[in-house]
Amino acid sequence: MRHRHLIAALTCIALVAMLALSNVAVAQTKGMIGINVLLKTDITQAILADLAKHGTVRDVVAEIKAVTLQAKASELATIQALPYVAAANPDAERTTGPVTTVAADDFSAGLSTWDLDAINVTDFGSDNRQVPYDGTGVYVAVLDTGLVSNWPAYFPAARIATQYAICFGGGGGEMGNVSTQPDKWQRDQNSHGTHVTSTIIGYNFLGNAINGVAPKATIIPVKVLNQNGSGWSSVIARGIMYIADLKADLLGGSPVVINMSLGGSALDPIEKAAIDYAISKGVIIVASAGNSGSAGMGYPGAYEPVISVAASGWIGEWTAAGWWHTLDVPDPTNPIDYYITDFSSRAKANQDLDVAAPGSWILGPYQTNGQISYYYLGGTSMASPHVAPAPAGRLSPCAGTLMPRAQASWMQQPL
Ligand SMILES: [Ca+2]
Ligand SMILES: [Ca+2]
Ligand SMILES: [Ca+2]
Repeated sequence: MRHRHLIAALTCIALVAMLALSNVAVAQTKGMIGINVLLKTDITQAILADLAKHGTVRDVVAEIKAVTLQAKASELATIQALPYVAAANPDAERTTGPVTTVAADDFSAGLSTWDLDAINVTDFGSDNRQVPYDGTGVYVAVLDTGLVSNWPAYFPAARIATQYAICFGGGGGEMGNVSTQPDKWQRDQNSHGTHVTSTIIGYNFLGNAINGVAPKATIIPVKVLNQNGSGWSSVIARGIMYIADLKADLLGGSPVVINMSLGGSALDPIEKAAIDYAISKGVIIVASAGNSGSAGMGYPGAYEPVISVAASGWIGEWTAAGWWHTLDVPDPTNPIDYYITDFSSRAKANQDLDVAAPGSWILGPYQTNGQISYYYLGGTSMASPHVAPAPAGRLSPCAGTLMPRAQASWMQQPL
């Protein structure tokens, strides 16, 4: 087994663990509560001794004249009435606020961004879809790092197939043992999978609906990459098989696509076998081409039956002041308006490169600290989800908009 690396060059994420302090509950504290006491005067030993008649002094914060007590609830009124007490009340629990969730079912009326305009699924402005295809009925399995735990703040709940979401872990790092961890898919500590998902179905940007390539598609998060954005071929193969079996059974009547914004330097035999199996069940597989420029493509992207995606960009990026990424961009009919990124892998002999799609300066949710945040990312990882939903519509909705193979000669240009 070889170690697979995410194609996008991303920063490492430090996991910040929040440890919650909890009160020690023991038998003898039955009927006892914590009482927060604010004094009128400075804290003295005499006052502490007097308070100790009513309970056990637990903490003293002299600067603000505060004392915490462990005492019987029935002592509260007495403590409040003490001449040196300004205020006292039971200690109160605090929690993080609830996640403000997306109210809409989809973002099909959302704002157009340059990359969606470039592939002609939307045009400048809001609620301006250019193709009838909106992903309705299509499942897109995103084999990636999962979704961040507060994903309902970014995505409509109706768009995430939580009943099918799953995580596979282990692999070569655990001597071949591959395990399933049902709820871990919503522990994306890397944010790569969250960003990839946002391109497909759109996202909530600080209260503004941003459109997606297929805003009514349904995402199946399949976490196969860890918090560093890497995973093992054996784990990825398991993820592919899981989706293939869903397609063969419960999702038999629906188009099912796998997006793999990941890759490595050679084709793994069981990953290849899993891809072949999935395709035999009717699953469409789309993968990033790789970020190795003239050094060639990554796998499984370069494997011929996989639809592989190179990364393009718009020459107008950053040239306008302010909010440039929602500007009106020209249709991709004139190559001078767009470029193939220098990092995007070119096809070498026996490698198969299919299309190019926007993969430079793609905005989306990207949070590594638990806070709502957004980043521009570049990589063929970002290009692949621009293409993934399209084949399920038999390419007709987006035909001609994705810079097809005929134009792939761009990609053979020397860097
Ligand atoms: Ca357009
Ligand atoms: Ca191909
Ligand atoms: Ca336009």
